[in-house]
Amino acid sequence: MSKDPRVVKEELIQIYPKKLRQKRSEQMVITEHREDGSVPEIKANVRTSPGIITQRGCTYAGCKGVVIGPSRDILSIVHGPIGCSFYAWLTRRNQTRPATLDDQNFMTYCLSTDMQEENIVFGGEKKLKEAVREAFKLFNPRAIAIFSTCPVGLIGDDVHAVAREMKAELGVNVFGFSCEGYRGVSQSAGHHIASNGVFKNVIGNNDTPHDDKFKVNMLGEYNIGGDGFVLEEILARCGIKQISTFSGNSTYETMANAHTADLNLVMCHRSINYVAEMMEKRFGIPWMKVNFIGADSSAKSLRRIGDYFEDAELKARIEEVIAEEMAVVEVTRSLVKSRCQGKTAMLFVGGSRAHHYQQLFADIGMKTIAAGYEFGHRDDYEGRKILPGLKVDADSRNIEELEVVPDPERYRPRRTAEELAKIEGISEMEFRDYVGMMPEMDDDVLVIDDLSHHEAERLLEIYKPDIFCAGIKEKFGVQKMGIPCKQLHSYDYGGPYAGFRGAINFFNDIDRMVNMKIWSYVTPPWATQAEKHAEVAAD
Ligand code: CFM
Repeated sequence: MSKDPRVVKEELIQIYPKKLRQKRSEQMVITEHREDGSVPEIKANVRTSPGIITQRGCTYAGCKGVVIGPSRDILSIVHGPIGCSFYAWLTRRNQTRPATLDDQNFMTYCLSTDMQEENIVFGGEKKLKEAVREAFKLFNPRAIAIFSTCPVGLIGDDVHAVAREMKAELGVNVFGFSCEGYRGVSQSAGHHIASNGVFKNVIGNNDTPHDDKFKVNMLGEYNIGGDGFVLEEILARCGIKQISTFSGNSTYETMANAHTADLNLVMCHRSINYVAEMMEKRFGIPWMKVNFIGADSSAKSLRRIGDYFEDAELKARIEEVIAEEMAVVEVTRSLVKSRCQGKTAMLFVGGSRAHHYQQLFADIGMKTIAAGYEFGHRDDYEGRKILPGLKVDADSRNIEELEVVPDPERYRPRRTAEELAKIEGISEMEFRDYVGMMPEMDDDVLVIDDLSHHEAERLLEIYKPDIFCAGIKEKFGVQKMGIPCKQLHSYDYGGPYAGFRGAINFFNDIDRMVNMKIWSYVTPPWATQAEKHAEVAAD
């Protein structure tokens, strides 16, 4: 069958009923760089069609699991049935490293109100209060976060009222999140809700000053597989003080202190751009997008930080670190590149990695032949330039947009508009911007939002990529087809992959996977067993 992306696109959707076919058609585009600098428009961040078998997760997962979960000393209590807690219990591979053995670390715990039918009928607030009191007595935390699961919203328990009451009673910071699973079309809504929550309840609570010269926050770095540790180490070697990370290897106090930094670095734009924007409005801290996935991208990101601080000594140190690291990376890169050059990859994951990891593959000469996010928005595909023209639908309007004004005492613009413009000129970048996935891709590549199970299978059959990147739900189906699947969420329990040392790990892992003969010996069960087919009756 033809591998022309236009033909493949038609093939992928022809099985669907008419209405769904139309919708999916708008969620699949073929990359092209147009003369006016634009890229094709993609439909994204809309409801998943029932039955297509999505890769997505829920709003609660995005709030509790993704954004707040990696912070080790905020005690997380899940208000809901036990299943919601169980499936968020250390299932994301974020790591943490308390400074001393006595430091609080609640990451290994799983706290739930264990809602029962009786609570659904008569309300669960009383039970929630008891749970907060009990947890406080047991753990004596600095802060307690309460997360709402679907039934909480359905029966109308007011977690915010409970949080206020408990805060007054216990004298520690208690705050709630209305992050019911159904609240948005994916986990992306949960990111926004979590961002609003930390902004309202945490950031700004700790005014401890630091006299370091170069102070940054790392936003949207969740320390999966130890990525955050690698970045902390690189920044420290360059002499850059990391005030806080949102939220890998973070603590409540570091997050509360974030407003004392002079620059916000945004790794994962999708999950945390809200915090960056709000911090600039309230405190005057500019933000820039960075990408520490890939050796070249890491070097570029470090140089941009140097350009921002406009300090010769810092820049020299950054160059030293880059030179040292690159020398080591080069050894593995050239070796692996000689074996991987020209091989192909597909990436369908999350809301930023499907973009960032294309860079790592490019480092070893591998080509991305199809990609997409699970829950990215149009700006993650097309760049933030499209934001002013973006139509906000009812599902997005459902999520609170905080009105943020400058802090009367603490607003201090770190750079004037002219200064920022000057730095942009030097660094070939823009503040408050993310160029998105598609502008950095080759032309004529299929980009698919919220990939379905059927589409994934057909893509693999048609293109037979050398590697498919996705998550645990896809992994074994893909591998039974004789194609290795790299999990880009959990890193298949390996990593770190960020920064220079991380890149080396990735190159070695990919080398092993794409050059292993075993895949050609796989006979999938459906090749030897009878298959059942069903017709769609909806048309
Ligand atoms: Fe950002 Fe993430 Fe991602 Fe994400 Fe995620 Fe993740 Fe991801 Mo899994 S915050 S959007 S909600 S980079 S958990 S660390 S790997 S889907 S691409």
